[in-house]
Amino acid sequence: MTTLTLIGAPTDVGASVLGASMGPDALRIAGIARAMQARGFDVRDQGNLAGPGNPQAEPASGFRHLAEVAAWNRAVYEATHAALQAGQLPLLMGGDHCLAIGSISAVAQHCRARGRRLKVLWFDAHADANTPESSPSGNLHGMPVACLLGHGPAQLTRLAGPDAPPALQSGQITLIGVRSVDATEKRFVNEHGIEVYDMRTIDELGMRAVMQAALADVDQDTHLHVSFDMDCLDPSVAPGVGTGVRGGPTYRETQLCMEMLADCGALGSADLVELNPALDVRNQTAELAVDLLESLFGKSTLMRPQ
Ligand code: NNH
Ligand code: MN
Ligand code: MN
Ligand code: MN
Repeated sequence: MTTLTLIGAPTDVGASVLGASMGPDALRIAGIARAMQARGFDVRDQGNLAGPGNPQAEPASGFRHLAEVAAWNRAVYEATHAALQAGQLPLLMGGDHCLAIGSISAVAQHCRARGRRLKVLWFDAHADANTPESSPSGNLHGMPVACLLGHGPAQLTRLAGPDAPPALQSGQITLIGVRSVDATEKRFVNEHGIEVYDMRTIDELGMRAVMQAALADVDQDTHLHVSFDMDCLDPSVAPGVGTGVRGGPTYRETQLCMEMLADCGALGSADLVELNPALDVRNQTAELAVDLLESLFGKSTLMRPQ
């Protein structure tokens, strides 16, 4: 039986909208542990990591709260790495999306040591590929993709050690659901040749074809990491997020993504981030997140031949 480790990271230091810090408890209240037990996992909720509070400061030299973001990411890195080393499947409960720097750096280091291929699917309304030079806000939750590709402050690009290479090469990450990209961020995405299935592509090709293309290079020997920003979904179905953008995937389109990910059988770790209970209505976005995670971990309506 696989052990699924829940790692809570209750912080919003990477954002300017407050409230994602309450995400882990909202997921617990929505029944994440019981739902994952019902999927056949031995579930261990590690509780919440500790870290600095939110200073609610203005950006300094291009970053808001760099020291605090680095401290939280070090904690996430250590917890994620320890879970992977113990043969467990870590599920990071954010918190804002800056925390994926820590989780994915740990997954990359783990895969590197074992010679395993790593592929990251990044579900998001945003590209999260700003650098301090290009960021309009200084918010580090808008920069994790760039940091993971080696563009950012050393405190965040070298979590695996002073000589560690960037966590990812641009061919290892695919962005899905994108519809809000800053002008200079667009240049970074294009120059690095990052694979992006934006909403227009999803409209034109349909979610099934997009997911087939995104998973084309994923096989049984690949470690697949899913980094899921709740603002990927249309805000009409997921209102509990800090920076919602209209025109996102529907409930059913997102379920199809999760079901296809479950079928591919390569999932090794995941992040569920940017859930903001302060902006939610009766915890519905947390309940939706648990519902999607059930599908990601193999709940399907009918028995299906493999
Ligand atoms: N692109 C904007 C920025 O860098 C918004 C990022 N906000 C997010 N990203 N929620 O997922 O500030
Ligand atoms: Mn994001
Ligand atoms: Mn986002
Ligand atoms: Mn580069």
